[in-house]
Amino acid sequence: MIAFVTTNEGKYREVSAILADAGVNIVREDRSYPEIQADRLEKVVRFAATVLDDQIRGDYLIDDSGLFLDAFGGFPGVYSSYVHKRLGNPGLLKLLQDAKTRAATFETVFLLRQGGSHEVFHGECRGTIAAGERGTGGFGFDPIFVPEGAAKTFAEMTVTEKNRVSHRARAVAALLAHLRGPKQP
Ligand code: ITT
Repeated sequence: MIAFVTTNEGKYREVSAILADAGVNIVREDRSYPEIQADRLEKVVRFAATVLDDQIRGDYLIDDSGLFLDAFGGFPGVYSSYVHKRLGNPGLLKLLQDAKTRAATFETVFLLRQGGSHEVFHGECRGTIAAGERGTGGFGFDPIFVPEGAAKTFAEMTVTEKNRVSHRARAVAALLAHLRGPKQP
């Protein structure tokens, strides 16, 4: 059994839906961990793991995600949580008012601790920031993010629809490939 350590119920909903279909069971461990200031999500999860390794017995998974805006050289990126808390979606929309581009990338980095070793998995989703907030599903920046090729924001999608294209679903796919091991010839 893998413990998914997250304070974010929405993340758990998305990840557990895919893993349940694949026959992998996880439990949620609702606890926070220190998130250092770093330039990459991967550094954040690697540091967090050094702390969680002493706190959690058995296998665990953590997810650090961020929204990277092209117009601002990737900001808020690793600062997404802080920016979402302080400015919210309306604040971010205001910042983008006169921006040259509304293109953005969502990124997820997972760290799995299993059998004493750490494995990291990545997922990305390109898209654009909508003109205003739309939809009531999901969490965080979902009401303002429209993934490439879609007309709806993530918040207008069901979990199943978001899981077809999202950054997190891609990270789960990489995790699943690892859990299943190398393909038999
Ligand atoms: P943890 O306990 O797992 O750390 P968190 O909500 O603090 O939960 P992050 O630091 O990874 O998670 O998230 C940074 C910000 O990005 C935060 O405001 C999230 O709501 C938002 N976010 C992350 N993934 C998202 C997604 O798929 N859709 C919309 N917003 C997302």
